[in-house]
Amino acid sequence: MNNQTERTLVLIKPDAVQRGLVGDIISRLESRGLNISGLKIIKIERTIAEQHYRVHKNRPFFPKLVDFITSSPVVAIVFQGRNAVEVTRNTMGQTNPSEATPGTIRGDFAIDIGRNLIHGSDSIKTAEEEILIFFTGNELLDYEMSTDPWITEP
Ligand code: D4T
Repeated sequence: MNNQTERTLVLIKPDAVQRGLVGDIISRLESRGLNISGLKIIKIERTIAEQHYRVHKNRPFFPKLVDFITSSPVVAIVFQGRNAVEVTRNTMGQTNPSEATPGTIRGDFAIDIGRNLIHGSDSIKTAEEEILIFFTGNELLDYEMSTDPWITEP
């Protein structure tokens, strides 16, 4: 990884998996030029979900959020690339899908904040912490793509 490359954690949430949107969501992030560094399908345990969403633990929606994210499998992905955190967040769209711009994942496929399809880390620091919750070092690959020079100016 060069010093302009970032990693970010994406969770394709239970609603997206159940609705068969995994391929569409991965494709949108891949098409922007992000590379997959790690990927797995998992059922999140309650303690892990509570850790992942700990900043929200005093919010009224916290119990339902933990119920939802643990209700069915999610696809956990580490995407890597230039400005990966910001690029992923703006490809996802606003947290509340009702306010998300058409053309974003949430703006095209969702209408309810409690069913907003995807999680993406909100900063480089958060990404580092979140990746450690879901992946071990040897599950993440750092590799070149032959298309890289056609995606980012070296
Ligand atoms: P995540 O963390 O899922 O990528 O979402 P965001 O980063 O876009 O938004 P967030 O942390 O503010 O919210 C986390 C998660 O909680 C759900 N939520 C949020 C909810 O069900 N009701 C609410 O009122 C809020 C604010 C949606 C995303």
